[in-house]
Amino acid sequence: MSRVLAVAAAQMGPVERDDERAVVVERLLVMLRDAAGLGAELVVFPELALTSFFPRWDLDDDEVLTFFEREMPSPETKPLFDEARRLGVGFHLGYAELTPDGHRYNTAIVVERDGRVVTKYRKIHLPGHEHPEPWRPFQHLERKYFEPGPEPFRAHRAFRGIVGVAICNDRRWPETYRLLGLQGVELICIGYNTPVHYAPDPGQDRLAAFHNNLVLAAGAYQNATWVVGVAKGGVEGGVEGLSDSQIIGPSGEVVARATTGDDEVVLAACDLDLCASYKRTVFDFDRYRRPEMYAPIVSQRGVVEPSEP
Ligand code: CDT
Repeated sequence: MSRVLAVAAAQMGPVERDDERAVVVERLLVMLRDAAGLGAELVVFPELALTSFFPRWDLDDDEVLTFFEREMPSPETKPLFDEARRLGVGFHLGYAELTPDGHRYNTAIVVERDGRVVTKYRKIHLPGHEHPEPWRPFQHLERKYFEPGPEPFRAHRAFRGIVGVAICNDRRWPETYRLLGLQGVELICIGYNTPVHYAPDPGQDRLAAFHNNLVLAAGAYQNATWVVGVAKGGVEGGVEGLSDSQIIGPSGEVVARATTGDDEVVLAACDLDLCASYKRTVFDFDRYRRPEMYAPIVSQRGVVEPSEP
């Protein structure tokens, strides 16, 4: 059985505040069909793909709730599930989830080619701030609108390999990849919405694309896995979002990269067997890791500096 998986990164351009779900789903369907035409077996859509990145606004609760999905699929999103199944293509989709008991998560699902939901992941690392900060040109209120995901990173057998999910800010934390790496992950889907302007330290703005590639590539190489990073980019709600979606191999090399700031499909043939070359050699975890030396990583949260002499 070939383990060369054809994977499409389906980058999105902006979704505006009033864009209706049906219109957004139609855009996703266009990319799904394009990707299927190119032979894709898995199509990766970004974080919060169905709506604008609403944490940039301080909204009242009634409006916030309009951005959340109460069911998946819903009447508006079912055409995506139906078409994917008809085409025999799987997909990854990020969205804001409102659970029946009232919890709110930044969520992503992976759906197999037969329509089965393989996994639902709820974002663990929520960036930004809890309360509006009027000094900022725009807000980043993920910590107001979402609860952190209550379940750890989990890898699953799917798409002839082992697949995991992380969401946007998760990609900046090495623990994300390592926890999936320890489960033998071979392909990680990561959707993102990354404002280029970082108000707490604008000096970082010019490095947004560099840092994006840095963390995705390091996570791929150090854990011997494919990583598919997919943006919702372009100027959305007046805020420039990073695009630069990319598919990265276990060598850390970018093998496919988006070149626009709009809806764009890029495809790569991801040989999942390539992961083994790295997992059995330089990153043979069982042989070389020293977990007995890593205790502070799980017992300590912030920095503890050495005491003064
Ligand atoms: N969506 C998301 O997690 N975005 C963050 C923005 C930077 S922190 C305010 C990211 O890590 O890309």
